[in-house]
Amino acid sequence: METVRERGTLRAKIRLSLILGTALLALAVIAGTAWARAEPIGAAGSTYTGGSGGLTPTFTMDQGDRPSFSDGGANQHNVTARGNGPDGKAFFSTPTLNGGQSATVNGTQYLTAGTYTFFCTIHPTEMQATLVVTGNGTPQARPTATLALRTKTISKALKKGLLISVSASTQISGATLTAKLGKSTIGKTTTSLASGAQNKTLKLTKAGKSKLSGKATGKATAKVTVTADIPFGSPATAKAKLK
Ligand SMILES: [Cu+2]
Repeated sequence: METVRERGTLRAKIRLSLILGTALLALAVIAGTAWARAEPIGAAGSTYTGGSGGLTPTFTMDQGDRPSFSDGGANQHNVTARGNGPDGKAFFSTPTLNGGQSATVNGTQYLTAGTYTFFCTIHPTEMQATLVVTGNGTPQARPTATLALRTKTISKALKKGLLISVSASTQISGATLTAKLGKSTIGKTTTSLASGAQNKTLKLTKAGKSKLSGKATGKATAKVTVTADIPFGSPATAKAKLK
C-alpha cells in the first residue's frame, strides 16, 4: 500500500515539475514604444519570465507612460500589479493574453514615481517583475466624479428610478452606479460617463422596489446612498432622504 502511494506521489511530482518546466519556458516580453524608449526590447532583464534563478526583472518608464505587454510564448499570461489603487483594484493590469497577442497596460499612466511590483496571475510564483517609474514626465490625473441625487420622493423613485446628476473630470468608461437602502442594493448599473455634467437614471430592481415601497407604506423616510465606482479613481458617494 505504502509503495503504491509513494509511487503515486513521485509520479505527481514528476508531472508537476514538467508543468513548471513548461511554464518557465513560456516567454513573455514587455515591449512597446513607451517602454522601449527607456528599455530596449531584448536587453538583459527585459524578459518577463522570472522564476529561473529567482530573477525578478525590472522595467522602467516615465510618469504618464502606457507601455504594452506582448505574450511571446505559447501559454496564457498577463500583467497584474500587486498593489491596489484608490478603486481597490490592481494599480495596473492587462487582460490575460494568448501566445502571440499584445495589449497596452492600463493604469500605468496614473502612477507617480516609485517602485511597483507585478506578476502573472496564472504563474504567480514563476512570473514576477518590478516596474520603476522615474521622476520624469507627468502622470495623468486620476479620474474623479461627484454625484447628487435629484429624486426627492419614494413614489418618483418607484415609478422612474433614481435620477442622479454626475459630474466627471474626464470621459470614464465602466463606471458602476450602485444604489443602496440601508445595506440592501436596490439598483445597480455600469455606464460610461462623458466629461462634465450629465444626468443618469438608475432603475431599481424588483426586490429594490418592494423594499422601498415597504418604507413608503410605513410612512418613514428612506435613506438612499448612491455610490459611483470609478476605474482607477476614488469612489464618489451621494446620500439623500426620500419622502
Ligand atoms: Cu504567466
